[in-house]
Amino acid sequence: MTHKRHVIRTKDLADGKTEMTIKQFEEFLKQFDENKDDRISVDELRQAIRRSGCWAIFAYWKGNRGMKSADINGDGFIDKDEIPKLAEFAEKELNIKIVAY
Ligand SMILES: [Ca+2]
Ligand SMILES: [Ca+2]
Repeated sequence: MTHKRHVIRTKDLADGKTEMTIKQFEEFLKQFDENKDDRISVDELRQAIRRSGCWAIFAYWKGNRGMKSADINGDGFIDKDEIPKLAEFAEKELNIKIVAY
């Protein structure tokens, strides 16, 4: 039996930012894929954030602001090529530093 856990390896930097690679960010998002269709819907993201209230980074992610700006084509899903936009938002608003490989 496998348990889904909110495990992500991050590094706290001296300036208070949390460092995460874009790949880690993708992995992090993938665990929210409840129905396993390989896509993260805005709804799945919203539920995940609600569930993981203890999870510090997304606790600041109030309402749909970030998700809406991330869903560029407005189809209700966070597509693979929309993830960088989400990462950009996270970087700007959530004090996460997304480092590219
Ligand atoms: Ca899904
Ligand atoms: Ca989309």
